[in-house]
Amino acid sequence: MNFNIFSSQVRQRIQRWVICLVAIATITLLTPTTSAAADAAITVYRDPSCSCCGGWIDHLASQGFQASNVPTSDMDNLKQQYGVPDEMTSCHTAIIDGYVIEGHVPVDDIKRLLAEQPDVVGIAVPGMPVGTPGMESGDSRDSFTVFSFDQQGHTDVFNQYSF
Ligand SMILES: [Cu+2]
Repeated sequence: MNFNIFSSQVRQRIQRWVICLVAIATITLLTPTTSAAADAAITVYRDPSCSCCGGWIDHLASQGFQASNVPTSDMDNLKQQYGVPDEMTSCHTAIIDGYVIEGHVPVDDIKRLLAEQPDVVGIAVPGMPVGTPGMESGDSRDSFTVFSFDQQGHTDVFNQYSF
């Protein structure tokens, strides 16, 4: 009699173990392997007449970003609103995860920004350097710098590309 009670307890314990293992295996299998950055939604504001902005949006989409394209005629005001310093401005202005992305910033720098979460307003590639994503022109490539900028308008070098 006692033996029977004991064995049913053991059986219950084994059953609990198996359920637990199955749950762990299921969670492991269902967890996506893609990074958070690749799933992130990015809103891109651009002037309706800007074509290179579309090239940059294609670059984002090809890297798995969910880019929404928002044509806006008043880009100057929008940049001011989002705290983009005058000397950092380019064509489009994008927002991802609370950060401002100004201009033709490569996806790798956006991913680094999201991973490191520095205390900045955003990052920018000022102007429109030839060879940046969306600004391709044959084999020509300008060297360019990705800057970060903070709430006070201070800028810092975030990354540099030399060609
Ligand atoms: Cu552009």
